[in-house]
Amino acid sequence: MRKFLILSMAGLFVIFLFFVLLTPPVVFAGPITLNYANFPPAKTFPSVQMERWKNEVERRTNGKVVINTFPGSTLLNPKNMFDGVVAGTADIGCSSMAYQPGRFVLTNATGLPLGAPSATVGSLGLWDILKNYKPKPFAKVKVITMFNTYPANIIYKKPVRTLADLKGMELRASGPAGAALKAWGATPVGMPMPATVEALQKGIVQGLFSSGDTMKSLKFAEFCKYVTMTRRVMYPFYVIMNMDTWNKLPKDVQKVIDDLSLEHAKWTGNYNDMETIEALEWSKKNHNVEIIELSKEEMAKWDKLLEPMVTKWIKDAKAKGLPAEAIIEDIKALTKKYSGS
Ligand code: DTR
Repeated sequence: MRKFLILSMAGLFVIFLFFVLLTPPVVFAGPITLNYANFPPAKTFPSVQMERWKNEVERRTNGKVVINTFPGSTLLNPKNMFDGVVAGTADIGCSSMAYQPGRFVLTNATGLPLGAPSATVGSLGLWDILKNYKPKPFAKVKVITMFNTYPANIIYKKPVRTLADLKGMELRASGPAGAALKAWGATPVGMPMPATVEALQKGIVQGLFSSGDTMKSLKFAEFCKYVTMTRRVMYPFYVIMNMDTWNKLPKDVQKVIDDLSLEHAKWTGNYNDMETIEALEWSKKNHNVEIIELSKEEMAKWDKLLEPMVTKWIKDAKAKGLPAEAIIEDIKALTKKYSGS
């Protein structure tokens, strides 16, 4: 009897072991956590768009994905953003392509003076250019979205009403915006936005050439009492994801992210347009800032000086093997299409 009991216990144990070993381990399916790095402070538009994207993805995936956001260069800075995402330091990263003009030649063309009147139009055009030409620098990453800023304006400590006022002035600007300043006779000083706050405070630069939203979001209205509206060049931005991270995401999550790309590009462009217009009004009212509009005759002189910029871009881009003329024609056509003209 005892022997029988021992034998049946042993048998039960073997059966138990058999089931334990065959049953796949039950893994607790917690949310997928992604880290998103960004370079400017939380209140500025690139970080605002990051929060909006995070909220949309979390909502549309019903909490399956949780995104931790890192504004203010706490995880990666504007210049090591791209390589940091490729290396996996962050899963997602956002920066301006204008800060590295030689690296993002094709997409930076959308920042050239080709007539975009707003960030919305510029952002829609940029997304199409990305789809049409599949630029090489983005081959190893997943592009989440791209957008452009409101066309840049001269934000300065002194009034700029003519080209002569700009001669030799040192202003912070990068990429197409820097090239435009140079054409107008100013001296562009290249640095990303976060460094600009200190440079203005310390008097290293007397102003900047940027969209104008920062008059409020970075309080530049406290230092710069004049904004000359030029609206000719833009700062293109990318948002990218590490390719391994992307490949590991479930198909339904990938779909949510893909469905959001263009919609979010448009949302961000529109947000920056509205924010810039509001910030300029706010600066007038609260900081006595003068907004200077140039006359048509004066602006014609400025435009003339910008013409060689596009020719030079074509020459440089051709040397790099890009279908430069076609790209410029495409940007012009897309600008017209999205401007409704
Ligand atoms: N105009 C670009 C991009 C830009 C515009 N607003 C912000 C705010 C924070 C960071 C970058 C930007 C520039 O001047 O860098």
